[in-house]
Amino acid sequence: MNRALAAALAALALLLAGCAPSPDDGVLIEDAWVREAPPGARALAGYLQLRNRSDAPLALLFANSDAFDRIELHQTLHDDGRMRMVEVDHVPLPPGETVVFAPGGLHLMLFAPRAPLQDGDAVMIELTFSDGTARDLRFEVRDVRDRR
Ligand SMILES: [Cu+2]
Repeated sequence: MNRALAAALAALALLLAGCAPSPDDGVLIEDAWVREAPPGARALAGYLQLRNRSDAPLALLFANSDAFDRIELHQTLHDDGRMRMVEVDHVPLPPGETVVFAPGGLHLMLFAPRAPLQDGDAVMIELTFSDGTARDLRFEVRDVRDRR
């Protein structure tokens, strides 16, 4: 295929993609869950996987939910055998890569749950991305103590 034609087809594909936006076009979200915490816990942690299926860098900017007072994006750091958490301004999502939020690493810090959350419950959390899209996502609450 000649180069001009290839470029024209690529441009057409972009145009068509723009005409028929699908919520799944940019970021594929998988395995969203919240770790069950003891009753009265002031904060819980949420985990998920974000796969950027586009050709452009994206980022996760914010998370919001009616089920919590406030949500921050956190990274766990390991310094001299100690673990501590820092808030990050955003989470970069390089094109074609999967970013994993998991215990001991990136997580959504979910402050002050408005109701007790137990294994099997679900909460909705809205994620806002750098391309201006927002996705309302169901997180399943899991008790992981049983699964070790
Ligand atoms: Cu945290």
